[in-house]
Amino acid sequence: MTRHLITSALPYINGIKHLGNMVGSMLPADVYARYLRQRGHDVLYICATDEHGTPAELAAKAAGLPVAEFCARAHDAQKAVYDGFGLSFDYFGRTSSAQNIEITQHFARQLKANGFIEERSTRQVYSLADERFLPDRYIVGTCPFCGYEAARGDQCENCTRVLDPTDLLNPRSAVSGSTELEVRETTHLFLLQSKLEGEVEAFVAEAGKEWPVLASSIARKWLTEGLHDRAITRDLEWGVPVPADVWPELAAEGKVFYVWFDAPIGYIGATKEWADAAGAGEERDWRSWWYGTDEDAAGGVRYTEFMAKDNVPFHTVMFPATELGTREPWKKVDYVKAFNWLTYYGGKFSTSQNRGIFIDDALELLPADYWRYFLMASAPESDDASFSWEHFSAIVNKDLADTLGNFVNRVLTFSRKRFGDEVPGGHAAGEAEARLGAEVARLLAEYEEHLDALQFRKAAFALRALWSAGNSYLEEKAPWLEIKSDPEAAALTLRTAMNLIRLYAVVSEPIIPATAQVMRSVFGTVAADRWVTAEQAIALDTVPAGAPFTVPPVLFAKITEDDLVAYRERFGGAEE
Ligand code: B3M
Ligand code: ZN
Repeated sequence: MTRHLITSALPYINGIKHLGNMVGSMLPADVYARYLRQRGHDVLYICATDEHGTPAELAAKAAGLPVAEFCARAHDAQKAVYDGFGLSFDYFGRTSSAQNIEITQHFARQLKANGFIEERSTRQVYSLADERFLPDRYIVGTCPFCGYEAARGDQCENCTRVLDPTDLLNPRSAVSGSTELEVRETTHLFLLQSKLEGEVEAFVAEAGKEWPVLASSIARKWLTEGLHDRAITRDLEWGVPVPADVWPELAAEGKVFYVWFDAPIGYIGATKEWADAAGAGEERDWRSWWYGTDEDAAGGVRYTEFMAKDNVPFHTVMFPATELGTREPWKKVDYVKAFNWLTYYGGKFSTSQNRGIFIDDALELLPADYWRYFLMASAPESDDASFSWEHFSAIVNKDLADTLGNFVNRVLTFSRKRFGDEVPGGHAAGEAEARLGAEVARLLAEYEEHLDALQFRKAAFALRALWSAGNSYLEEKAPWLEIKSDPEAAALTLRTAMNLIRLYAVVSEPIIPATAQVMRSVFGTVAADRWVTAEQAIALDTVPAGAPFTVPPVLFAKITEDDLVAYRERFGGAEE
């Protein structure tokens, strides 16, 4: 069994994320982690809040709190929301942890010792009104490449290009809006990525062969533009301090590392947090996931990262460069699963304009499984995808309420009414059951193939096809007619249908874990099951005649026209 290390892009600390963030990182990572665990693999799914840098400082300022306190609170708030969404992290850490600070400083020392970090005097934008330097997001202006007017100093959100604050046209302070800016000299540490260019190119050429086009094309485009040396420190209060043993002067000036330097290292830091949180007698070896090339060390690990497309350059080029430059055997990414954008009625999700859905609001409206299934069925994989309430309610009503929920309820209610609280016996399986078994096994193999290939939209469709197969079987056999002429035949149909419910309980779990648990509880088992084998899918006889069962409440409520009107009003609908 391969050991699977899974990470999803670390959500910024500055606020609760929206559905667009969820669909392109944490949710698919969770689906994949759950699937691999059920298949018996050793899985470690790590995530954390990304707490440093200008977004944290700006959000703390807006909240009127000291940054450390703001981050502690915001971390807990995000964690609660992700729990509600059913995300099964093995650990959800923080990039501000002592572990991450220690490992980040270690990386910097190694890079320096190997000649990949040097001090350079730089020209930085200084705001006279704010009496401070304006790194990254502290400055906004027009993107010189695409003309987007709200580009930030570190990256243009519109064309995803990485920028330097001095690149911006018409720059202004994000703190005060002041345009009274000047350029001043100050010393920063630079990561000499240019020296690592050849190695990174070789890495991308080799590892990238397997990546989806979205990830490999962004990596290659980035490399074609050349790997430039980049400043990896900032004049900020909040961040991983530059280690004083190596750079006493810069440390004294209070320089901290740039957030994109310590954030990916945060995957490792959070893994160490996970290890340090082990209970008495429990062995957790964080190094075996990240360090060393032997089979029993990170050499035996397959590492999959999940992220939206704007994060790809940092993960495919910059973080590997950092790792390579340490000259230590740190685990590098094997597979980069990248996503396009989920838009809201074709436009951007926007907090300020009250457009779009944030995860806490989503959970207040409906349980996580409604969202999880919808998001996976509309995952922006080959292209951007658009959210609309109309589309959402159509999918929920058709796939979840009708195809799955109604099937489960109809079968169990009818059987209880006619045969009581135990799975009925009846005839032995016949020709229709053999056909059904073959079809279910075929669809299951298809579903597995898509999950193995990390094709989430296709996986959701294959799962839906499995649910549909149950409905077709029921229509074909029509137990409500059979019961009149041959009750034993009706019993066989219902017993087989209940076995389908049992199978759905197992295989639906990666995408709709809470509902899967309800379906499992129908037959009295609550613990998550291992996967279904092809033989079991063909036989459909795991649940024997005579087994007790219960009828759960309706699994999914339909979304009504009135609901739709209310949702559109509350969250904003189509843009005029
Ligand atoms: N926090 C950016 C983002 O949320 C960033 C990801 C870090 S991954 C190491 O888009
Ligand atoms: Zn741009």
